[in-house]
Amino acid sequence: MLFNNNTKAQPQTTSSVWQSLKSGLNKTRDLLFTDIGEILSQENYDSDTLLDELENRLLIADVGVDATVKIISGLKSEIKRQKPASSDEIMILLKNQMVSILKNIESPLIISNDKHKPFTILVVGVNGAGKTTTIGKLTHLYKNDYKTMIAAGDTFRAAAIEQLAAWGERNTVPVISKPQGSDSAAVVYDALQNASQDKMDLLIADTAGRLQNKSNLIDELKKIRKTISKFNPELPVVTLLVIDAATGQNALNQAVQFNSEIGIDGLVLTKLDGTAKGGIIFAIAEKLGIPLHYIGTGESIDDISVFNANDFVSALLSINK
Ligand SMILES: Nc1nc2c(ncn2[C@@H]2O[C@H](COP(=O)(O)OP(=O)(O)OP(=O)(O)O)[C@@H](O)[C@H]2O)c(=O)[nH]1
Ligand SMILES: [Mg+2]
Repeated sequence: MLFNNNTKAQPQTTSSVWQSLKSGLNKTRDLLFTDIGEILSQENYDSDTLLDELENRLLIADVGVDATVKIISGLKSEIKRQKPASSDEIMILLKNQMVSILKNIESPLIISNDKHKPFTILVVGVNGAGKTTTIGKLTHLYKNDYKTMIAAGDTFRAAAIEQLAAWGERNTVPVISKPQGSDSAAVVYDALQNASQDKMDLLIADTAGRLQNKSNLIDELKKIRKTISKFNPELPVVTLLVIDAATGQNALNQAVQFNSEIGIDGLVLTKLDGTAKGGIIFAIAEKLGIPLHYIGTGESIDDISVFNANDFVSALLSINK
C-alpha cells in the first residue's frame, strides 16, 4: 500500500476484501488451472505438455497473444534454468511471470491533499459497465478519510439519478442532482460549487453510459471535462474509465477508444467475479499500460479491491499473498 506525506492512508486489502477477490476469481481460475495439477503431479511430467496446455488456457481466458507469449516463454526459460522439483515451485515461477506483467499497471489512486479542492473523480464508461456501483463502493472506501460528495452527472435516465441517490443515502454523503434531461455539465458545475462551499475534499461524478449515439456521449464527456477546468483550471481531476471484464477483448477496445477521444487517467475493471475472461487484465497491462486502480468482484459495497499485482495473481493462483 502506498503512503505519501500529502495523503491519508489508502484503503487496505482486508481479509474480507481478500476473500472477495479470491472467490471473485473462481471462474477464471477454473478455466486456467482445472486439471493442471494432474499434469504437474505426474512423476516426470512433461513440461512441453504443461506449457502447451497453459498457453491454450491463457488464450481462451483472453490474456491475449502478446502477454501469453511473454508468460509462456518466460516460464519455459525459468523451468530450464531452475529445474523446479515440485508443482508448488512451478506455480511460483508462473506467479512471478504473471506479476511482472501486471506490475506495469499497478499504481494506486492517490487522492492528493491539494490546496485546490475538491479532488474530483470523473467516472466514465459504456452503459452497464458498473460506473454507478463503483461510485457507491469508492464512496464507502473514502468517506471516512475524505469529506465526500457525489454528483449525478448521468441525467439521461431518471433511474440513474435515483440509483446514485440511493448510494448517497447508504453512504450518508450528500448527492447533487438535477431533474432528468438537465445538462450534465451543469450538474457537475453545481456540484463543484457546493463542494467548494462545503469544503469537501472529494467529489465523485457519475456520467451517462448511453446517449442517442456515441459521438453525443463523447461530446458530453468533453463538455463536462471543460466545465471542470473552467470552474478551476488547477483543480486536481482524475478521469476514471470503468470497464466490464466479462466483455473481454471489447473492454480493451473501449479503453483504447475512450483514451484516444477524451484521455483516461486510470481504470477500474469490474465484474471479474462473473467471468472466466479475467485474463483480459494481462492484455490490458501489456497493450494499454494505463494504471489500473481498482477491481470489482461483486455487487456488494465491499466487493472492490485496490489493484495490487501480487495480491491479484496470488488470489488467481489461490496461493498465499
Ligand atoms: N457481479 C458483478 N456485478 C457488478 C459489478 N459491478 C457492477 N455490477 C452490476 O452491473 C450492473 C450495472 O452496474 P451499474 O453500476 O448500474 O452500471 P453503469 O455503468 O452505471 O450503467 P449505466 O448507468 O447504464 O451506464 C448492476 O446490476 C450492478 O450491480 C461487479 O464487480 N460484479
Ligand atoms: Mg450508471
